[in-house]
Amino acid sequence: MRTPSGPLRAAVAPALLARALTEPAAAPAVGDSVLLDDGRVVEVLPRRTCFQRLSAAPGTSAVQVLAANVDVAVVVEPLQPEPHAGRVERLLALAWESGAQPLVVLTKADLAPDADALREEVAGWAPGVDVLVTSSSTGEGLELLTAYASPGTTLCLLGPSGAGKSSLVAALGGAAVVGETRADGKGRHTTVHRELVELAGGAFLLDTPGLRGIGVAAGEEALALAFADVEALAQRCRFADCRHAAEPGCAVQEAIESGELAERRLASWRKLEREAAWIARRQDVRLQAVERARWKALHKEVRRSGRVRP
Ligand SMILES: Nc1nc2c(ncn2[C@@H]2O[C@H](COP(=O)(O)OP(=O)(O)O)[C@@H](O)[C@H]2O)c(=O)[nH]1
Ligand SMILES: [Mg+2]
Ligand SMILES: [Zn+2]
Repeated sequence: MRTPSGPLRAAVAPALLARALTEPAAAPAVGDSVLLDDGRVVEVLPRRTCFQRLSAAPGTSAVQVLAANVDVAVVVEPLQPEPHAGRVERLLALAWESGAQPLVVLTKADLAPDADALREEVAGWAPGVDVLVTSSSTGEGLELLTAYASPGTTLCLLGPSGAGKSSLVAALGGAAVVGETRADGKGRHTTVHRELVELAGGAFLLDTPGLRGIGVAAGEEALALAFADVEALAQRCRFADCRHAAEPGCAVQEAIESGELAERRLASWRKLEREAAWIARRQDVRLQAVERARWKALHKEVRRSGRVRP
């Protein structure tokens, strides 16, 4: 980790490790600012923004933090092969959910003869979000990206493998690894390693191989931002509880008919909503299981101490 007196490898204090067993979000993640005592991490300072997913560890209900304090969430998508709408939309929902400012960076412009037309199309999937066209090979558009990398800012690259994330990092001149975290899972040792590089201008860049396939636990607010176009239309439907199917006066269906809104956009919005609802339900089930286990342990303890006769 990075300290005023240079890089440092620090272990997590036992008390914090113990807490992280039942509350994984308490464990330090890449991008965190932490409190050190005697060379050990004793506390994670409040996070400004946070990428998280449901913990994979069985028996836990809590979320696992993948990256903290990211300022700009960069959705990296290649222009060649063609940009993938569903993937961009999913990552944008995740970006909005994190609290960071989303940005779309299209890569490999040198391989795409129709980069501007593609940019227009992608912009339709990203309402309210800047979409940049870049090439790490020719350097095209990199200065646009640097404009987001002001000193002290942390950018996080989200995108599928092969999208050109590492090439972007290299093209922007990032090299030195300044961060690494180690997390203890339940009963086993997990090493979390994500690269945090510092750019010449004093910004930080986080390359995240693990973020691409994760479920979108985007809440209502994040989805409303990611699908601001659909949301705005829905405001104009005749019925407040319009489901945008066959209701009369549905502004969303009207927009689809007139070609103003792509039907795919509505389907994508619905899909992510269903997914978010499913994740929320699963989290509820997990919480209930944890609660039951707690009661069972308590009963056992009470019986053992002989205060209650079975
Ligand atoms: N032509 C071209 N190829 C690129 C560009 N950026 C990346 N690539 C190539 O795409 C492949 C995947 O790039 P990489 O940066 O490793 O992707 P990552 O998996 O997202 O980190 C590599 O073969 C790169 O050389 C670009 O701007 N232009
Ligand atoms: Mg890479
Ligand atoms: Zn409607």
